[in-house]
Amino acid sequence: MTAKHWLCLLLGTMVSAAGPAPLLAAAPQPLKAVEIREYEGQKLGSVTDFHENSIQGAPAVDIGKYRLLIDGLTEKKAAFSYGELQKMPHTKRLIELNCVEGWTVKALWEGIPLRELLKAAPPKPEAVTVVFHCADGYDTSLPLKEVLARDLIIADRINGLTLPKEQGYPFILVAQDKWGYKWARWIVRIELSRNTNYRGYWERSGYSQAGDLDGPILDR
Ligand SMILES: Nc1nc2c(c(=O)[nH]1)N[C@H]1C(S)=C(S)[C@@H](COP(=O)(O)O)O[C@H]1N2
Ligand SMILES: [Mo]
Repeated sequence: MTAKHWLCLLLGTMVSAAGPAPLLAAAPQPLKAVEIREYEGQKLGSVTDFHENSIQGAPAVDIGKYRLLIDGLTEKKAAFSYGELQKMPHTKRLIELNCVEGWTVKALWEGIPLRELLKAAPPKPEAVTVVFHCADGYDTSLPLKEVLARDLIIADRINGLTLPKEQGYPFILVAQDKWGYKWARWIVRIELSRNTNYRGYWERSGYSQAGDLDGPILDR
């Protein structure tokens, strides 16, 4: 008898000792979500590729109490719970985030067009700036015209996964063509403003207000 035969014999006794497999197995476990790493032939970055460098670390968001507020220069205010936002139309975008520190992550973002959200809180004619306020006290802004022209989305999914806490759960602004600091994470409030010179957290310390990837990084 070869060693292989001995092994079979041994494993055989172990299996029979454990008894036959029960016919009614325990309820199947839900499959663990798996991150998508390739989309339409393109390699994606991973949620682990981000360099966590937020101003305060990821804030804990109580999703039961979470409300996304849209206010300022709007015809009426709107406030959405996470559940309500999940039911709104979602769209997918394959877009690269570029931090001014030099690293990039290309990912498949999935979320709600701001155009869609603004239907519930239509901007007044004098509104020209969209200010994003975040749960960690961070803020940044973009011209309303660009938000609409680029049809920007706020994403609640990345690479097929629910947006992880570190990446901005529940919502990150997918600021296409803009430096990483325009990608507001942990968004809690979207304010419409007439202030064309609004400067958010990094803009106040000199980073470009426009934040265009193909423009200057600093304003001074
Ligand atoms: N609320 C909030 N959003 C934020 C930031 C932050 O500190 N707070 N940092 C910005 C910067 S500088 C970048 S590059 C992107 C990605 O940041 P991460 O590398 O820390 O994931 O998030 C942006 N959004
Ligand atoms: Mo950044």
